[in-house]
Amino acid sequence: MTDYVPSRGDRFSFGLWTVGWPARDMFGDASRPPLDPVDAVEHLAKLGAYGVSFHDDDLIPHGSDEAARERYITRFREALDATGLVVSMMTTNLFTHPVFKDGAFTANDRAVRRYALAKVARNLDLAAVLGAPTYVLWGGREGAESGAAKDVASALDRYKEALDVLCGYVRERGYGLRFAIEPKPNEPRGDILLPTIGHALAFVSTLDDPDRVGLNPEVGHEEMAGLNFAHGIAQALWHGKLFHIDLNGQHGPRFDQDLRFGAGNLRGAFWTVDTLESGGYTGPRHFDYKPPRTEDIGGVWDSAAACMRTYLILRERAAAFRADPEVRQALADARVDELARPTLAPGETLDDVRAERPDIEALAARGMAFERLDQLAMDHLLGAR
Ligand SMILES: [Mn+2]
Repeated sequence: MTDYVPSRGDRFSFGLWTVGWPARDMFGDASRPPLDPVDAVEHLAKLGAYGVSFHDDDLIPHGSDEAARERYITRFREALDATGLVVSMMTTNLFTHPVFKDGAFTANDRAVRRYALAKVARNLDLAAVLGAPTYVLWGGREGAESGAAKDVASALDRYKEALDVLCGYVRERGYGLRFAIEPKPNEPRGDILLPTIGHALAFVSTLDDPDRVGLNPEVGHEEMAGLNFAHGIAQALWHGKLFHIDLNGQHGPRFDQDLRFGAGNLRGAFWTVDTLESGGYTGPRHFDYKPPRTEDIGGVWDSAAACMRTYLILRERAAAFRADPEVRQALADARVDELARPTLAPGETLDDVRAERPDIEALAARGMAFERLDQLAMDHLLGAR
């Protein structure tokens, strides 16, 4: 048992738009005043985070002139230098301004697509200066509400064109940046393109420079689609494509709740942490959540600290689960290790398999002992072991 105090080595990071969300929603005005990005950096550093991420417009309000832009960047860099926080990821806001009402890279209006590319390229230059290793692309407005309005094949052609152009730019400038696509099934668009991890993985394989592009899956986005997040990130890891992650909480398929990490599907959060910690993920543990509208600024910092505390608790519980001798026996009883053995031995062919006469009824009668294994996980999660 530890005090669950986060340290820089845990690699926790937060978006400026998370703690800085003034809690304006579809039905109500802001319930909190704006938060200065410098305050956000100072508080997050004090709480034990190592990094921050942001959209261009989070730091530099839309419409700022060159002089104002430089002032915002300078103040922010001074706060980073003073606290030691790093910029762990950057991204572009391609969704707030009404110009993006029909999308950015896949807007029917070609002039909008050209503006979107220019807006991203400008912020890529800043990302390179600030040393952000990953650049996230969330296409929240890339989609439609109706059938004939969007030619999906052309939209995907334009999406690919945008990624190819941006990868070419980054390569030509010698920036070390990699891109990470963030899937989401719906909201704000009725239906969003690249709606799940699987869709995005397939799309990446079509790009000119597929090695430079991976994924930034978000817990809530996959669970809005009714999918198993731990399985999704396990597959992204298997493809070598888990470049970044957005951790938060969600109660099943409904609107995007962006609850703090561990709220909503707690069992899912346990397997998410287990998958990250045992699956070789080395990137930031990044939280993309919204402190509820009920909270004042004190509640905002409580919820940010809670995201990290819950992660550390779950990390400890997952490690205890993996180290428990009874769990190891239960895993063996469930024949989990057997799945790692190739189905055919070296040199064997399908003919060898076809020549076998297995006792099908005996195989069918064998229990898999998964329930005992799962309850051991539950015991560890609940602190009963
Ligand atoms: Mn979300």
